[in-house]
Amino acid sequence: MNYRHLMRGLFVAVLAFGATACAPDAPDGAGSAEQVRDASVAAASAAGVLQPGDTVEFFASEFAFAPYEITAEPGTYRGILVNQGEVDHDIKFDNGDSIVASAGQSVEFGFTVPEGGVVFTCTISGHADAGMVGIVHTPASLAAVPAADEAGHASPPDEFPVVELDPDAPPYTVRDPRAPARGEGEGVTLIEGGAPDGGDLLTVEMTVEEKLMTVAEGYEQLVWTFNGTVPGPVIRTEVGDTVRVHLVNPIESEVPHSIDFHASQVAWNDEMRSIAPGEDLIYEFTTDYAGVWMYHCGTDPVLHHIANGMFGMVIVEPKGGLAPMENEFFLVQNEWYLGAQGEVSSFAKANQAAPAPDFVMFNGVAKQYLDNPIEVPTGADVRLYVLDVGPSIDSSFHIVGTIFHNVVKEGVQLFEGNDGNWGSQAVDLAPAQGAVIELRTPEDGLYPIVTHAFNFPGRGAIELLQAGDGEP
Ligand SMILES: [Cu+2]
Repeated sequence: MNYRHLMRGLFVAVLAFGATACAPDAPDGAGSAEQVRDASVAAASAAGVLQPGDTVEFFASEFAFAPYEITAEPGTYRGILVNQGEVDHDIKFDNGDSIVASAGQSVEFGFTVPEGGVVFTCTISGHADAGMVGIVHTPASLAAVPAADEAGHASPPDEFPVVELDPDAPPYTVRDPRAPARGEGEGVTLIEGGAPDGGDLLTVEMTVEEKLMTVAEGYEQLVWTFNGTVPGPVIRTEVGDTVRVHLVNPIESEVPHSIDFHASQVAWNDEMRSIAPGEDLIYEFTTDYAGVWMYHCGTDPVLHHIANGMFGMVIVEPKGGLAPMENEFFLVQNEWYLGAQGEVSSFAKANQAAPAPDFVMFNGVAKQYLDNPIEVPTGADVRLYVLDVGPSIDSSFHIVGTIFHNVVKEGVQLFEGNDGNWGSQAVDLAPAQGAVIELRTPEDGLYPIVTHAFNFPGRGAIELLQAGDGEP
């Protein structure tokens, strides 16, 4: 294990502890686990340099070790892994075997600190990347490493490792971009008059699935999904409907999950609570306001659960519905921060202050409609439901060669035939903002769909709308 790797391990661990280690005023995450971590880190540093034969307690939770950085003389030690989390965690020193502790369990083990120090991680899929990395320094290894700066921040990271394209990665699956009708979709049932208030009820079976998915040609990731797709299913309702979602986190899952519907008004610590593998919950709400709304997993770290695929769209039409239209599509813009092939996306990369995604894409796969254009009749009315889910980057949604004549963005409306005949060239959407956009293609041909933030079409955010046969 060389210095570069040691410092990377330390950097990722510091990221995971950012709220306590570097930002004392951070409003979130000030729960009991954090207090335990603080106390434990303090205890470890107060103890100074550990001596062979000492006992060290390592507290594990989602997704961090406490302490995550200790100094010890070379030699053998007794460790206790205390799992305070809701799922299994293990601890593996680079020079030893891994030891697993179930939720709530404590497990004893032995470990050896070599001359140059050693890195330890949780080897359960995704956990190290989410922050479960720690380091044991020795006095000798510390003397060989430049100190952290005065504020206690670790050195900035090296370049992230390049993820090589895998020519053997499975081909991607094209997502059908057609917007479903109200009540349509896998697991969705519309029961007229079935709601407690006498209105219509939509029941939605929503099951978490952690699975391999090709997110761009040659790049396969271990994504976290709602109902097996990224984005999750599009749910379409009208103002006044009741939506009853049955969220299931199956026992096979590696981590807890949750769901947060922006179309709802409910208490965060009730319906939006995280559920461990093997648990389920009912999330019921009425759709009070029309719009194009985001939903996402809200489990800590939220950034990673969104960055790894757990997002989707709810379309709420005004009561009675919008004017019927033949050509309706949904487009969800998100960005992807590649983890190693076959692994979860890189939390550390997504967590940079200036995010630099590997891909920006629509409907979960980079450039999927470039090879498989979305076809519309020339001159026909086209309605798009567009949502930017981020997790961190805006969209400047534009379709080359067209002008949007009807736009409803976050409740702000532009209608065709307005006094002055105003139109719209690009719709700006910050993360979690949505719009209904209508346009017509003037002639047969191809009309590129992009974000007009032009560093991103080359990274995947370019698709095609094909009018007629595509030949002008
Ligand atoms: Cu999740």
